[in-house]
Amino acid sequence: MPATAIAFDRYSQLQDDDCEERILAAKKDLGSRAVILGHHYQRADVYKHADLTGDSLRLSKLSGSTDAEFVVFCGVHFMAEVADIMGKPGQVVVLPDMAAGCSMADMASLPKVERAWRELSEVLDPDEKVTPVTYINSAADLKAFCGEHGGIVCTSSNAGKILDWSFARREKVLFFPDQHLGRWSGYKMGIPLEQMQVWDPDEPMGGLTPEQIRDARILLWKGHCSVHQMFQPQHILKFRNQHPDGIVISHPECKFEVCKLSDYVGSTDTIIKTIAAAPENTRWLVGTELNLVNRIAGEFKPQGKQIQFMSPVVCMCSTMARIDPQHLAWTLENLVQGRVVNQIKVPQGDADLARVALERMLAVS
Ligand code: CIZ
Ligand code: SF4
Repeated sequence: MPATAIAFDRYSQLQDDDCEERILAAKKDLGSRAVILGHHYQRADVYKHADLTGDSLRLSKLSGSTDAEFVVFCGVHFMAEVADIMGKPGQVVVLPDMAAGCSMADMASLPKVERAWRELSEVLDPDEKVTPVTYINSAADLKAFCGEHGGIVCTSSNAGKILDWSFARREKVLFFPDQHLGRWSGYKMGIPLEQMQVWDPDEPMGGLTPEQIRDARILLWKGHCSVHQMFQPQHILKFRNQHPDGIVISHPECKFEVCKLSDYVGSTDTIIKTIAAAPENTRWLVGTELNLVNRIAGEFKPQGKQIQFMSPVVCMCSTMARIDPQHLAWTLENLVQGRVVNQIKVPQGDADLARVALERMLAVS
């Protein structure tokens, strides 16, 4: 942070109402120089200030299509990296709190993936036989790894198409970091469960025998989203018992058993679109992050749609929630003063290779 930037301490004790006024004033001052992006999972008191909203992919595409000098990303770290990689030259991407990470993204790292690649090469030639596929929820250097090794990025909206693309090139896929999205997408394309093996990065050879590796079509990295693991089959069974006409929709980051029991499985965008297109007065059980479920419950209430959160306990993305009105006010007021705090800048080499993997994805989906 430049020495002259306003320190965050002065904001940490600010009341939410004060922050609100200061955010609105700073937005007015900055005008079209700054664009605020808000992810679907963002808390309501931050989301309401967003100029553009959506999932991570939509947001990074949209931010690059604006002429804003500053992109203030109210989401998590990997999303801000994608916005930097795909943004216009000179555009500055800011993450209001650097601690807003993604615990699932952190479950894969470049040294661990490189080790997996070396270990695989003891059994087969991975650059000939294995397409590395990374979920967009991953660090930029892993996207760069995919760019360099003939691989690709996927999101929860396009994972099926991305697997088709991958299998058209090589016979196997190493899918990281979310085993659940990988398994569900493979299952939907007809791959038997026994041909999908979990690769445990903390075990030598992923904990697999050479034979298991040779027989597998998808190697599923042992990673998961803790928020989506809170949803359980019994939540769905109880709902169905109470509401036989109810409809269940889950995110593919949920465990396999939850996805299997659901009527629909899809990304945040799919969840919103499916409920929007449904007849009035329908009742829904939704298995994804609480802020999104609360928001759509309010939005669709006038249509008589009753939307219920899948878990009886609160499960929010706590890292996303680190972007609070205090951090947003701090970031914007610094920009008004001409100071950039918390810039996200992916090193050029990684950015160039990661862009290759992201562009392959955009061409497919
Ligand atoms: O890609 C995103 O924005 C995330 C994290 C989930 C989704 O399904 O949209
Ligand atoms: Fe990461 Fe899970 Fe939060 Fe999504 S909900 S950003 S996968 S920790």
